[in-house]
Amino acid sequence: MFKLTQELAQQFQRDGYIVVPGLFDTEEMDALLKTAKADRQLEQSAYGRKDASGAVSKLALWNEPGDDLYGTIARCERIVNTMETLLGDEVYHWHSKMMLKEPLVGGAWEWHQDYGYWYNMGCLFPDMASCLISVDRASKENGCLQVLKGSHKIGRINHLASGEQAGADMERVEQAMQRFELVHCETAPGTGIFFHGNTLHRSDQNRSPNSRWSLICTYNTKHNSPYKPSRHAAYAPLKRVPDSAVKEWIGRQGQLVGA
Ligand SMILES: O=C(O)CCC(=O)C(=O)O
Repeated sequence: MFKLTQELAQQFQRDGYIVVPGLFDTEEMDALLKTAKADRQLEQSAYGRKDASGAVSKLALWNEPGDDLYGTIARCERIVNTMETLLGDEVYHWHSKMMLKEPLVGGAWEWHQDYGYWYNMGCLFPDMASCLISVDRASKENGCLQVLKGSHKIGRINHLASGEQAGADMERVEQAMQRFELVHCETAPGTGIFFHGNTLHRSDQNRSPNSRWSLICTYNTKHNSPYKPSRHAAYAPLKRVPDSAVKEWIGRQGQLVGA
């Protein structure tokens, strides 16, 4: 099971992200893929956000991590303990979302920092981070996550409307692009990408025949609970579960089917 090394923690501080292949194994990811693709409620709750050219990026988002597979993943130690080391405080669940980048039509996400959104929700500090878990294989062709390596050091950039999304001020992004390496995070299912709330990131439209779904679990630190009511949760202790809980959840479904 993945345990954060000091080297990886230093890499996160330096680069604003780390990539962890095999954060979830094949059995766990097959279960997530099967569960998510058969989940009609997920499909019905998904909504679209147009990118700058009008193509729609779909996502389903929730605040409360439940006992289902998504919530079990979001509460498991391999993510939560890692987040606490990376962010230097107790963390709680801010939200999770399934990004549904559909074949041929999936929209782009414009350059942004996540803290560009969360700043306006009453979070004083950028001490927040996400773990993107690849559900489908992600490649340049189907619009994988792109990051500007080290860009979290810039601090928060102003965000302006870009299509139906909030995009980072492009004057700043263009300067950042001259100074920081652009990395396309091409990943196999089960890979986790931990990235800081101020890391500049985006993804291209999906013109390929392959879908690119990913589950993104996001955490806020206890000291950074919003000072005003927001769309997302104020601090409440996260009910973390051992890493084995994911396989236990899968086992329970097998028993239900077999019963
Ligand atoms: O899934 C993607 O392509 C990008 C996601 C993203 O930008 C975000 O969740 O902030």
